[in-house]
Formats: sequence, structure tokens, C-alpha cells
Amino acid sequence: MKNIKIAGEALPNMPWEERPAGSHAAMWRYSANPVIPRDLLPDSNSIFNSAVVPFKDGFAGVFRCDDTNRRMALHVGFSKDGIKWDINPETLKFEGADPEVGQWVYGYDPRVAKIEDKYWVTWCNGYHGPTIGVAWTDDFKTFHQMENAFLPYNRNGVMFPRKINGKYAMLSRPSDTGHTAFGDIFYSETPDMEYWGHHRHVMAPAPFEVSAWQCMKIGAGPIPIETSEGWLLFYHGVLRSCNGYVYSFGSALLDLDQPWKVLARSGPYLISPQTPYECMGDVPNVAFPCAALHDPQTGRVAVYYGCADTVTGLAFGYIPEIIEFTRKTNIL
Ligand code: BMA
Repeated sequence: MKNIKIAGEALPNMPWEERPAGSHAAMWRYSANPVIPRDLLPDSNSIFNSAVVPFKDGFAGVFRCDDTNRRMALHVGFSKDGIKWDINPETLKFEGADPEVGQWVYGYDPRVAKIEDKYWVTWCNGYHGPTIGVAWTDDFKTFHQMENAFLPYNRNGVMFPRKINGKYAMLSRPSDTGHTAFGDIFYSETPDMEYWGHHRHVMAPAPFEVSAWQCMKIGAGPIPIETSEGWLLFYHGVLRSCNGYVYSFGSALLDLDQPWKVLARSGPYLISPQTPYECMGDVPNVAFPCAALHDPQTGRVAVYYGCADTVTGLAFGYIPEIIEFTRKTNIL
């Protein structure tokens, strides 16, 4: 595993905690999880499935905050250390969209990708059902909304952090209006952030007899991380148990130039719901990653994931070890 190159800016101040003594796991949980409690805002029911990025001398993020009416909304937040967050109690307001598209219905499960000098937000945007909303900001104050990327129904729109073959690129997961009981990951690209095409199939759920945690549906998680071995993608997978859906997450390596080609895919999960805060909450048994911070020099990665649709947790690992895990346990 020598000589792996990891793209990105140095991030020595990212949140971090070493692997607990005696653990051999490829990823481990922060001992002070959850980092964001459900009631951080005066009227939040839950804060989870949220996106963070390095910003100025700290971090910024777009957070899924369901309120006590159980309405799903997005809020902006800032942090010095990536652990203690100040989240704006006012909901995020997008500007500039065609009024029909910009009319707010609901929004959830945001991702944020820094591409060149802008931060691109994608989220599950209510427009005659869920689809992928797109907006950009450069200051986390004004957010400029674009057209929705796709027709409904779609979820888990996750951009790549740079153009690929001259085009912006996004993973997404076509779905239905409800609690979708199927789901493959697709790749799409655009020259202008408005017209998306060149759709390619990336991954289907795994056969249950091969890897049951990801046998019903899958969806991309954080912005993929560029390495010399391929794009490292964390993705969630769902098992339908006799007690409902169970959300875990694992990893895959995608080809750098043709990211719809999967090079390796983990059989075992990295994190599955096991702790009380992952197993108890509004939706029990959910570990749902939406963001990652990484430091190319040390290979450290911190994944932010929603826990039981209620709070937000952090899990840590070393990118070279996760790449090795993905290859060693490859189910392709
Ligand atoms: C999915 C999404 C996620 C949620 C998950 C578990 O369909 O709605 O926001 O975390 O279900 O409820």
C-alpha cells in the first residue's frame, strides 16, 4: 500500500481520534458520538444526514434539520473544529431559481462539493416528488439555485470534486415517491451544471447471498475522494429485515476517468448500526453517510453520518487502509 497518492488540500485541523486499542476495524466511531444532538436548535426534532466542508480557517456545512412539525429543511452551520457546530436557526433560502423550481416544498440529505472556487450543494428537493436540487455558494451566505438536475424521482445526488473529461459529474439514485424498495447508483455529466446526460450505470445492489447489508438498495454517500487507486466512494446499502430497513455503509473504488466502472467493492460493511444512538431514534438502525473530511498528507478521513435519522455521528479511518480493505474484500 505504499505510494498511494491522495488528492485534496492539507487539513491538519480535521477532527480525529486514533483507532481504539485492540480494534482492527477499517473504520471506528468517535468516542464522543453523537457530535450533533437532535435538539441543537430550539425547534429541531433531529439533525442528521448532513454535509460539511473545510471553509476559511474552520468548517462550514449544510445540515438536514427536521423541525418539530417534522418538516424537512436545510440550515447552514459553521464550526472551528468540525465537532462543535453553530447551526443557523433560520432555514437556508435559495435565490435566483425559476420561481416554479425555487418554490420550497422540502429538502433533505444535502451534499456539498467544492469544485474550483465554488461550493456546490445538491439535495433531495421536493418537486412533484423527490429529485436532485442544485445550488452554489462561495460564502455560505447566498445560495444560488439552478435547475433541478433530473426528473423526479431521484435521491442521493453526489457530485465529483472536479471535472472529469471536461464535464462536471454526479452520481445519483433513481427512486420512487415513497420508501423506495430498490435502487442502483448511476453516473451523469454536464457541461454547464444545467443539462445533465451521458447517463451510465455504476452499481446495483449486491446479491443477498454475497453481501446482505447492501442487497436491497444502495446510494452514494460523501463526495468521492480522488486517489491514485481510483475514486474512493463511501456508499450506503440497505437490508430489508423482518423488522424493517437497516442502513449500513461500505466502500468502493471507481475508475478515475470512467467512474461508472467499479474497480472494487467491499463485501463487509465499514459501519453498521450497532450503538444505541444508531439503533434507537426516529428511524432505528440507520447509519447514513453524507460527508467526509480528509487530510491527504496523513491519509486520515472523517465520515459524518446520520444516526437513526435523529443525530449526527463521526467515524474515522485511514484512506490507504480503507482502500486495502475494499480490495481485499472485493465482491466483484
Ligand atoms: C432514506 C432517506 C434518508 C433516511 C433513510 C432512513 O430513504 O429518506 O433520509 O435516512 O431513508 O429513513
